[in-house]
Amino acid sequence: MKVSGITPSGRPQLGNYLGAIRRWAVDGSEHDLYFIGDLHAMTTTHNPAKLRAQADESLAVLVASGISPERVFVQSDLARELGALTWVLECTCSYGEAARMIQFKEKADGQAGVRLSLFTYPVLMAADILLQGASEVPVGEDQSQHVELARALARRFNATYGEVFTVPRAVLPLTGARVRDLTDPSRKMSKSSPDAGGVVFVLDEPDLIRRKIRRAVTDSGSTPVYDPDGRPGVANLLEILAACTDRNPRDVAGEHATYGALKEAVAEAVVEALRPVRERTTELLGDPAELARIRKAGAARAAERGEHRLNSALRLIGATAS
Ligand code: AQP
Repeated sequence: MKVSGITPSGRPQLGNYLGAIRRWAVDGSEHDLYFIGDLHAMTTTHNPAKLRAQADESLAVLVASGISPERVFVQSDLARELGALTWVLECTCSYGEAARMIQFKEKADGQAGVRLSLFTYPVLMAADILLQGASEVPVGEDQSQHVELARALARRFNATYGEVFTVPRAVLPLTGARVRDLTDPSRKMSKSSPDAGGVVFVLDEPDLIRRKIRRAVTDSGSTPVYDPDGRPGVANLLEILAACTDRNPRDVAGEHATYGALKEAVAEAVVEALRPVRERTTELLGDPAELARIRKAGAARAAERGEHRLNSALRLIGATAS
């Protein structure tokens, strides 16, 4: 069983959808779990009201994309369980081991007021994985060190206090396209990008999507050629079009005589790919009672799945809790 998450550090965008969510919906097994990692989004400066709205929107997008509501939950709905397990795992982890995390060094570098939670976040991530008993964690290169930490903590706990945790392993994620920013193709499209003009959000209206794609950065050429190094802006548009229409970027390139024609085709393909997700997400967000029901049921299932592991871990490490 695999567990994957999306951090609601912003509103879900096209890259999240084409690169991950759409694949989760189609290729994931019925046992896999997906969570909205809102506790992870508190490790850097955040706005509480926005975070709540973004968590709801992310949950709605996952369900609207076809992921079964049975397989999704919001991380903070398990804040008590995860907080307790994080403490147990922090008591299993050495300071030196946590201090070796490269991502912390990169994210904290040059920042003032770095939150302690940014430092301990890999231990919370280990709790996310170990509470659910996941055997596989699909992660990119940047997160594989954190899965190694989760493995080390699971092994150490099991060896020191008693067998409780499944030892997880990192696996390659089910990836779709890597979508780049429309105004700066040297970086990936991101929810928290400072320039919303380069990001297509899942809930953007069709006309806004068309405007953003029309303004996408290209180059001095005029006929589309697939050359990711030499012409990254055009290559990004071709990859988006190929991902939306299930084809290959090189084949797609030959079908459009000008950059203008390519942009028109990309805009229409993106509008059509996102249309059903946007409509269903909007419906869900307009029905807070239904969304709350999905959220509550997901949280109850996730808490129940982890309950015996948390209780055993607390008991074995010496807590008096049952
Ligand atoms: N541009 C992208 N192209 C393809 N896949 C992408 N993903 C993110 N951006 C792209 C994939 O979406 C999943 C969930 O993302 P995440 O929230 O866990 O982390 P992220 O990669 O940090 O996402 P963002 O949108 O870039 O957020 P911020 O701005 O907060 O950093 C992952 O599977 C991710 O690979």
